[in-house]
Amino acid sequence: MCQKITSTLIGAVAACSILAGAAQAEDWRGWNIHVDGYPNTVAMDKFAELLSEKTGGEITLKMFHGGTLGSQPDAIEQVRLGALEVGNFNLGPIGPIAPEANVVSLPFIFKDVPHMFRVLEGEGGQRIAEGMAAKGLLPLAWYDAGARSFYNGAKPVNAPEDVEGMKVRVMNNDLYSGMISELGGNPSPMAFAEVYQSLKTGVIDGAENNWPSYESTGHYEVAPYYSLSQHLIIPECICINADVYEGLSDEMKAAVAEAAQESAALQRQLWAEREASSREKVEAAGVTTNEVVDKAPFQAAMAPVYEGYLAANPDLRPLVELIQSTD
Ligand code: BDP
Repeated sequence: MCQKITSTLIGAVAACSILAGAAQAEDWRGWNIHVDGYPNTVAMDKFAELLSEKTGGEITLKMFHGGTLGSQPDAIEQVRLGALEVGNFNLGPIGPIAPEANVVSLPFIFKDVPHMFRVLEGEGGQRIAEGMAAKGLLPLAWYDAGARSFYNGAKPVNAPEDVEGMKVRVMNNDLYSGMISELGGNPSPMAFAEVYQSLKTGVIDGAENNWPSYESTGHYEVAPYYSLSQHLIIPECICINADVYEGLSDEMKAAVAEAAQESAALQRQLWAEREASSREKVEAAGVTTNEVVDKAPFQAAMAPVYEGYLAANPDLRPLVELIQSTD
């Protein structure tokens, strides 16, 4: 009932929240882009299960996997507006909405995944979360999405010159388009669901993603050169509509937060396993992988991307510096 109100009338979210405070049952709907068996899919289902358990059935969540409720940018809007309550989002497509969250999309800003989690657990994470919440999207917990690397159908990428003239798909975010342009390639922002066909038909030459997504989408079949550039390490969230969360009683808030934390702990464990098994699977299928031994020229080429971000968001320079100075 609550859900019907929110899906038709944005202004009714507050009314919904008040009802929730009065312990009315809430039926939430959640978005996820990934297929069955993917770590995020399993962990979001666990989140749904834990929510019912910990709230004594007062909150139930029906998950819609495989992007069936729309593309990621659309789903982000739907959660912000309250048409959906929850989503597992990558911070990449959130960046254009919340400049604080966009800091994670600066190429090479994190040294590695543990560094990213140290930042997220500290003041940097707090700042990013506040920036997102101010735009209606509250992160309840952080998921691991590893590091993203380039892949294409023609040759290994070892140096920026290898990207020259290549048409590379990116997620919707100007920072990624800038990143490809600075390497001499042609960026092609595109929905995740369209990438396989576009690689197959030659609409694009390459794309970039982590091991599990490279494998689960079948992209490896049509772009069998995977080069470990690890240029982006982007966290993901379980995100909730901020008004829906704020309208909950303290007890319910705690239950929701706890369910999200437990889901994230499971996701990170499954992620580590899947990174290894995805790599094994694609290599067994004949994919050529290469280490990018010298990342310095890639990093140096990113200076204009950083400058552009800081020029547009001068107040976020301390956040960039905080991340860079975090051990
Ligand atoms: C995957 C992310 C997913 C993105 C996808 C993409 O988990 O949220 O939609 O990459 O490249 O790694 O669009």
